[in-house]
Amino acid sequence: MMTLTTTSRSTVRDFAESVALGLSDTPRWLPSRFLYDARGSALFERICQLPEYYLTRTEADILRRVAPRLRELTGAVTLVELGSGSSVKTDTLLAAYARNGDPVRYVPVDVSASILRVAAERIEETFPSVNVAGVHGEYEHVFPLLSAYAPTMLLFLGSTVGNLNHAESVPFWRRVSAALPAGSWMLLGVDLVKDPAVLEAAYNDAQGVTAAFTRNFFARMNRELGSRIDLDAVEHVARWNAEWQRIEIGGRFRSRQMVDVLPLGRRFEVEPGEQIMTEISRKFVLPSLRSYLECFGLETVHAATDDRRWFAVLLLRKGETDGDLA
Ligand code: AVJ
Repeated sequence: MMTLTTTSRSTVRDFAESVALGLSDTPRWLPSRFLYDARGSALFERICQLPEYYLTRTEADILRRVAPRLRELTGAVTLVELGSGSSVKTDTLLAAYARNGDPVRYVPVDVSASILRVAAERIEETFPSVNVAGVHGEYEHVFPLLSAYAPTMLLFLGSTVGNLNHAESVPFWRRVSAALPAGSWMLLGVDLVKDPAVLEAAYNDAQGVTAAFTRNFFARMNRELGSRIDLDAVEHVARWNAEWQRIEIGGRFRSRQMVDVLPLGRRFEVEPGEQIMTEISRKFVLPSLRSYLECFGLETVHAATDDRRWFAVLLLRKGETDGDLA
């Protein structure tokens, strides 16, 4: 039986306050978690199928190859997935963990209730021995549940961790480390540093789906906050920042605009040529990532990559101590 727990805060107010915070900063930015409303989630599913967007395909290939090995290394565990989305890639893992009809508990966590429901139904139909207990909400809502679900393997795939900047990353890993009982597992998918031309193409696709994904942030502001942004004047920009090893994505305003945030009665003036960052996508180098994770008591037990070394899937194990930083 599929169960769904909702822990989401009332979203319009949260959206308005988060937008106002980013628009009050210099340079301006918008919080990337709001990219994934129903339209944004559907656009992201299309991004995953683009020829330029190698991430999803490459990770799925790696997972298919290593899933049986992972099952051997971890034994039976509850699979808890952060930002599960459509869960399509998770199928190969579920297949390995539910082989011979072994009972498996799968806990997908996502901010999109619609996508969660569809995924849960599909999985329970495909894998009769898998019990799906979906959690609708943000990551931190599932952390208190982890010890109750032990032994667990926390899944954080798709290089979603790349959305966190340096300041956000430390508290994130601290909380993960504190929530994981010693001996728990984590499976982390990360995109690796590579030729900037390959990286930039992945975020500037020929069909313009990524541009529509970025523009949807501003369209959502119009729909939910009454912002009245002229969407034709917003140009999608995605550029590799070599110093920070990240793709920076946002909208560049071609004309001066007054942006309303009606629920708060606030208005912001945006200048022509101004860029408002909607997300970052960090890329990683394996040895430094491994030593970074060790600071949080997370040991890399196994690291799998593809032939081109474009993407990596790391199996981490939480040690007896939390690490120096946790
Ligand atoms: C879901 C954060 C992994 O950074 O590649 C894809 C989001 N944005 N194209 C990424 C995204 C534009 C994606 N993550």
